Amino acid sequence: MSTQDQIYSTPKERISDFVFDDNVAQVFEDMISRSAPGYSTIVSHIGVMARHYVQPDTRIYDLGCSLGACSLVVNQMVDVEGCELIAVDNSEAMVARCSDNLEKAGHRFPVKVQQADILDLKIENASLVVLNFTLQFIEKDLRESLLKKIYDGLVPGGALVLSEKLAFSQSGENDLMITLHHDFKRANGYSDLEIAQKRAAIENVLVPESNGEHICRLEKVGFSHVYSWFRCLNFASFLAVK
Ligand code: GEK
Repeated sequence: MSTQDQIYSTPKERISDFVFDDNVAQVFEDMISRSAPGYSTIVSHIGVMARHYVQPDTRIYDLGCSLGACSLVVNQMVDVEGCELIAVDNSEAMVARCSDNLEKAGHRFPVKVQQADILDLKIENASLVVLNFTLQFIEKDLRESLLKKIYDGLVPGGALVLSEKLAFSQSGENDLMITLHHDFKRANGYSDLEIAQKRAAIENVLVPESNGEHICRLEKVGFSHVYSWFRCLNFASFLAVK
């Protein structure tokens, strides 16, 4: 059972930038499922896509793995010979918990959980790369080269699943989606104070881009097919195939 997220439930004198520390790791499962519309649907469908795209004798990368939700579902769904799963996060607290979770669940194929910056990681012989709500935390100028590195590290027919919070170029639509997202959080038990303080903490840390920016950049780095396979309010997921 996940501990309830109460990080922003009492007034804070100063709101510092959001970090993925031990306090966050402890409540992360509850936090993401009450904050990201469609999260559980996306995770379970990553398992479905993994079964479709993972090829024998290749690697699967879960980049920004947090507690390992995507790694766990991929591990349950994929049954091909010679695969290796590499789960990476730069948060020590997340990596420790992710290793425990994968160990407890048991795994069919070798799993390596690594504490590293995904910008420094080598990606090789991959048939599936998962960036489930991670790219949005990478400095904007570095996103294209990261995606190019992923493209280069994929085998032909390999796929990237990229999930992101979206921004919208029309301010009316953007404001409406933000309002509805906050309504979603309220419906999941977050107070107005929690919503406002979290928003202030995450503002400079999570930088969303538009649907068009994502699709253009995925095509620019070389993906021959880019599909918008999921959207719920301002949360979306793309499937990009090499
Ligand atoms: C899930 N995918 O449950 N290098 C490595 N990890 C990073 C970096 C970086 N440069 N920047 C951020 N992270 C998960 C959810 S959460 C999404 C992903 C969210 C890590 C960070 O430590 C955190 O664990 C994760 O990316 C983002 O399906 O909190 O909205």
